[in-house]
Amino acid sequence: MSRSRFALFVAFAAVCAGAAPADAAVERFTVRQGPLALGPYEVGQTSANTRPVRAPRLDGWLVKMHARVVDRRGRPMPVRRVMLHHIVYKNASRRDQVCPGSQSFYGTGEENETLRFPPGYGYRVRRGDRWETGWMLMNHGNRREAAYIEYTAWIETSARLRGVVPYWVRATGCAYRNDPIFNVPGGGAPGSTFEESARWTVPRTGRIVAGGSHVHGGAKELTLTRPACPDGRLMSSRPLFGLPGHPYYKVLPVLHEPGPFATSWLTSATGVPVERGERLRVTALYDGERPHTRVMGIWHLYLAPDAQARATCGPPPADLRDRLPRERGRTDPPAVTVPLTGLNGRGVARTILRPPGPLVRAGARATVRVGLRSYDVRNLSIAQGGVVTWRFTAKRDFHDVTLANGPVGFASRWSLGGRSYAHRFDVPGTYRLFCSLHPIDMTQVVTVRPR
Ligand SMILES: [Cu+2]
Repeated sequence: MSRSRFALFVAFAAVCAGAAPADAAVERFTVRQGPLALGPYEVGQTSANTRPVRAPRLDGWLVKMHARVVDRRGRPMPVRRVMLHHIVYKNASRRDQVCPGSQSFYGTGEENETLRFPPGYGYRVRRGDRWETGWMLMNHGNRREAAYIEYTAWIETSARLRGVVPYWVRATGCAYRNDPIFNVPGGGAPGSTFEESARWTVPRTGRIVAGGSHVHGGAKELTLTRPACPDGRLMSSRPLFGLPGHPYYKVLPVLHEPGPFATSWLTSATGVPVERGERLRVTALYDGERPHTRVMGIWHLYLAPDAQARATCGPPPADLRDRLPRERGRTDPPAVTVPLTGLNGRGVARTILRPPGPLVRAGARATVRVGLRSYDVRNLSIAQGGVVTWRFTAKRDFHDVTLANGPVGFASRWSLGGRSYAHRFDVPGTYRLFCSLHPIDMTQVVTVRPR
């Protein structure tokens, strides 16, 4: 997308906190980042870079935070216009303690997460802090939109709180930090589970007092476990998916399988004790029956440093709460077919079975050239066991190749010119593929002929 301007909207409000001590003062701070220009059906995203965003410029403790997409006048934008796939807020004045880079401290997306700590805890903010954001937005309409991402931060400015350290712990480890995806091939038995897992060495002794998760469609659960213990489960965050009529299932193009509209948010003032140097495991559990492409599993953990904390195999703290909203939803990931999308004569998105263009018949090998918003072959037939290689040539724009629907799930990384990606098609059938960053312009069908 084009270079963004940073018109800012800033509002302060002092909030009277009834139950707080007399000297407590929570200030509410709202900032609008934008306008972020989105063309018809355009994906807007920061890809490899982050964008600066105005920080609160206060000394205190962040106790609550939420972000959403709004229009010029600050009204929330419905998903049928613009959808916030994800956003992460980073503090550029601090280093992340899990992976290299600025410190991630709040994230949300389709799951609409609100950051909240147990009473007495907060994330330290300082007047000179510099914040930045990484995000992905999708315009679901056929006209241009000017979207704003608005955050509201609640900051305690007088009472002294216990500070927390945020840890963004990914089921993919620190590889591919700007696009930390993995793919579920599918093909497992009904009810089977696919697991993506990484080890996390705890950097500091203390107590985890809050946590939430970012997962995608197909997810069953995100867990944090202590393998040294018999029942090593420390924390688990569960997704809640919309009912069939939920707006997430009513939009085109589908950028990726719709995610949950909520994931459980965990809090405990006592905290889950962990010790520096111990090796924990973060595991994303997904449905293993169907393909799920470009999915994620990321814990947002908040640790209160405490040298006295001791890692034991005991039960979880009695005050560990696991909250989901009251709205009705589905706890098991629903079966969803991600369609290919094209435009009708009036330029409106519609589901297509295959892209326009001739069918190219290949044997055991084929090469697809990925140009500026194009695959040079869009309907390809190949023999079972054949290998297709996508050669990326666009210098500045990222592209990928991602399974929308078909027998086996796979996806390339976001790729710039010079990269290539190969996939071997061992299972016959029809594979509908697209670029997850250009879901209308870049669609492709590969038909694999049985031997
Ligand atoms: Cu693309």
